Amino acid sequence: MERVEAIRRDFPTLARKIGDNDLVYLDSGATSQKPAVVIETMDDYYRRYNANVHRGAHTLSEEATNAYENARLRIARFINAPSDKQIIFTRGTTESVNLVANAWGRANLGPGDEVLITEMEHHSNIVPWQMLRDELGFILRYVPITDQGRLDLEHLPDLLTARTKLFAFVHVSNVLGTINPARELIEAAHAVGAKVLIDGAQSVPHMPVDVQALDVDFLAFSSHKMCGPTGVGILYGKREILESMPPFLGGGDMIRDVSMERSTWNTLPYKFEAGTPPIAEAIGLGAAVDYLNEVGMKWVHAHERELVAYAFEQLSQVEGLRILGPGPDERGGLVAFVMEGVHHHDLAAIVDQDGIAVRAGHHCAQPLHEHYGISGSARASLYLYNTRQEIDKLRASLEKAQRILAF
Ligand code: C6P
Repeated sequence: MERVEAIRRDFPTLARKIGDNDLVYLDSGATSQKPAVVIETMDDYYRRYNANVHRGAHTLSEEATNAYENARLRIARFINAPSDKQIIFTRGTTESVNLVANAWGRANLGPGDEVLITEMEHHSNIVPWQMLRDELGFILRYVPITDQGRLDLEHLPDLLTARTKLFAFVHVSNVLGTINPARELIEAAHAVGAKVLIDGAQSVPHMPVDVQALDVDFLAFSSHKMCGPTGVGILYGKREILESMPPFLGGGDMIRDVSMERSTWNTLPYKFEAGTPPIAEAIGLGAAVDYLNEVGMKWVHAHERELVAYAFEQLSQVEGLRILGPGPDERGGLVAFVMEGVHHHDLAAIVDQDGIAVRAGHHCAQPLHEHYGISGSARASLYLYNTRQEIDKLRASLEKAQRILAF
């Protein structure tokens, strides 16, 4: 508990009041709060050594380049990537998936091929594949989910076949909280010769993720959900696959030589980093990774597991409230729910009056909500700085909403 109190002091936003109430921030699944060290690291870059990277021979550019590349190295270590050359800075998970779709997908997919995703994907791992399918003519298949919010793996042998070229799935669902059995799914995909892309947007910030232990081909995640700034994210890829892929975007820095007729490509990772990258943001993400390492990812995961079990127990007692997804033993640190007779937006607005931030809507996972026959849900998502007292406040506020709004 003392540890959490110390952690909370690292996050300036958590000291805020909403009206007369202390802020209870339960929306880290949308974006996490930032520790002062991340804000100060970015401030320091802009105040002391703001310059472009990989371009100038002057001191500031050298310092900026060193800080930018050093961040890449620490991010590589964070997910146990064999080399920092396999860490590509993108704008976030969404762009990382689009990179794989457009660079790897265009070179490797065509009629007769299949891409397998799941019914619990975020739109960022559905829409790029639908767009590409409409152009290239491959088949897009979905692993269904059970009513308990797990992947229905009984269907896997029929869905994952020699025709499957890619299996792209979410590691932790941003609505159900389900932690998918990544290692098992990767093994099954590799057994039929398919590559695997993991959407790690809701896993990398919350638990140790080791790309070598998983043997995953691609991993996408976002800085802003893991104590870092917005505007930057990561695509990790196996070296030989990244080497074999054509570039995604064309422009400065991603080339070796350009003539009026043609161009040749830079080495990894620069081949995939066209134009001026998000320099301050990448450096900020490096500071976020240092911060999380200092706290310890095992501790973060254990803290959230304990807290989500408590949230599950408390919220289950609220009249008319139904939690989506599996039990607390199988989920990451978030709980989405619906309340009988109360619209999720009204629910979020009522708890906001008590200073509690939860998200309401379809959470960019419409097919998943369709499965349950609902248009949306409210979601409380937890992180390293949340406490049991905050969950108690949420329960009390939801009970109030139930009394006021339910009919
Ligand atoms: N989910 C949420 O409130 P970006 O926006 O590119 O940083 O991340 C997209 C994304 C991809 N996959 C999963 C599983 C996600 O949860 C998200 C972002 C936020 O749930 C915003 S919709």
